[in-house]
Amino acid sequence: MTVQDRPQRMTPSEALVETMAANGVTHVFGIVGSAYMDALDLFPAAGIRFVPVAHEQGAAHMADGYARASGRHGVCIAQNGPGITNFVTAIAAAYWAHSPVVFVTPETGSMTLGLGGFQETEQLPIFSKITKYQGHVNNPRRMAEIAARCFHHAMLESGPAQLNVPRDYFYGECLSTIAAPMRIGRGPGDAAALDAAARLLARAKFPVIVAGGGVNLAEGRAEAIALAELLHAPVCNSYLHNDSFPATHALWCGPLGYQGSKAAMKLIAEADVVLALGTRLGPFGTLPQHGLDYWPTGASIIQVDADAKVLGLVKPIAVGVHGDAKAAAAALLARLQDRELACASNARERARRIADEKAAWERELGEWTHERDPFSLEVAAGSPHMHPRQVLRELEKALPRDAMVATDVGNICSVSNSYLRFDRPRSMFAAMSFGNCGYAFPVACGAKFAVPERPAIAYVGDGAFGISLNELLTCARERIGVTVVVFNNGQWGAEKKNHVDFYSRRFQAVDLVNPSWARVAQAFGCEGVRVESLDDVAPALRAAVTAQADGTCTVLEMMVTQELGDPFRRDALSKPVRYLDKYRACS
Ligand SMILES: Cc1ncc(C[n+]2csc(CCOP(=O)(O)OP(=O)(O)O)c2C)c(N)n1
Ligand SMILES: [Mg+2]
Repeated sequence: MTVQDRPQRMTPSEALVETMAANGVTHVFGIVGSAYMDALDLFPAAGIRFVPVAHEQGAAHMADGYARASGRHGVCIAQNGPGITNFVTAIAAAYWAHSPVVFVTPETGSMTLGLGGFQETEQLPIFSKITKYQGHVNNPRRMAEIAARCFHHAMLESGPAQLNVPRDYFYGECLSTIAAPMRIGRGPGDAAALDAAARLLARAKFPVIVAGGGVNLAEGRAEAIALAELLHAPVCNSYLHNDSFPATHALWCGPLGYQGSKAAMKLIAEADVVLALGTRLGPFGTLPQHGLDYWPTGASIIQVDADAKVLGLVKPIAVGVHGDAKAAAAALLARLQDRELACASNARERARRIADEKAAWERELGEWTHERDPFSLEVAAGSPHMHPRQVLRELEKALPRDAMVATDVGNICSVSNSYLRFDRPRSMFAAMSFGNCGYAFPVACGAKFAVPERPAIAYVGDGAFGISLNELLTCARERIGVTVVVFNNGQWGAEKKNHVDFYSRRFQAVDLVNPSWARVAQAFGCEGVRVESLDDVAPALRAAVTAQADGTCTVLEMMVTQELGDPFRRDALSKPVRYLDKYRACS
């Protein structure tokens, strides 16, 4: 770290790069561009590796994956105009994944701004709703100050911060101090609210904890475990945060929500008090599933979150605690430690319930080798390919214990939610609420840069792979050892499911004509393996993971049937209604 306490003469480019170094930045993702070449020139001397990617969306996703895996800033940069607009989807995804991404956006030069010159667009409004902070360098002499604020706010509010710089403002001279990174503790929250929460928990007969992404962000695993053990409370992961509580723990029940754990859903349905720890209780995360409308509407909900605006936003709550998940859990522990707890009286009974529900769900998953709806039975009957669920089970068994898995948006990736269990925090990087196809592969690349010693694996549908496969170029060139599991079912399956369920199988634009994805990978300079039989799934995954050590990216092309799991948006579609004669057949 090169923090200085006295102002020094430097250029704005030097101020930016020094601020990056002071914040521990070692990797910056992007595509080279004239706009910021003066800063780029300094990266090697500052100990920063510039990772050139194939598409700027990939750069911002990699920054997101880097941040999610490491807890440090992920950083990306691009050319003004089109390079920056290519960031948009990935920054929106990072926003909803709560990732501290700092993205540097050089913009058109200050002397031609507004004249409609080359590569010009207003770069602040585009990102205004998907950032926690937007810093605009309105004077080159303020580069160090504003850049530092971006790094600070990204961490303070766990989300993307934009540093917008007129491209001529990289040049010049300033007298700057490079600030040390600021870290403001959030604290446990209001004492009265914590007292009220402790009172509710002490009286609870069937308390259940929902561990959200905030537990990971706050590094609060030990406190969450201690609290769960004190209360003998089952712990559900919030939707797509399967890594928020260790799956090997007896009190772990699995994820809520789409393709989640029936055990978790059945247990939370009985709760009289729910402690939602570090979760916004997003609307998708508690949707009915497996025919279970499990959210306990009669229970008292205690919600803890570092973002005050999400408290009580989606679900009515009895107590809201505006605090850090770790600190709040510790504060609750301190309040409950020596107290008489109503839940102690039936602890053994509940422990048995938890074990029984988990065993029943495991059994059911074990027997659930394929989908059983008429469409799935029909398409699987004549297919030589593997059942997706069986592939997911085999992958689960072969996953290394310390694996990091990024998952995409699609039918099979969604079903994988049932089969992904983790012991370590910062292990699951699903495309969160933004839900963009094409998320997982570049995110896994970013995670690998952040924690090279851990295996990095992406689960991707064949359609979504078409959106993101260009980063195979980056993998080959930069020797990124990641494993990409591509589920080749020859269709945009998740959307086809809607055609099946709601549009009488009037299929349109859902069938894919794929090349051999394994051969495509080879053509890019990566490894590619086509997997056609169940027995080959685990060995192929193990070999690919072993090859990560020497920087080999492997695409495992899983040949699977076209059967389709439960639909995603049962809540948002309805049977078609047509009034015009012309369209009568479309109903
Ligand atoms: C960028 C983007 N475009 C479109 C969609 C809509 N969408 C959601 S799931 C899906 C199908 C995914 O297909 P595939 O990746 O092949 O996975 P599968 O469902 O077949 O398992 C599509 C097109 C989206 N979520 N994101
Ligand atoms: Mg598909």
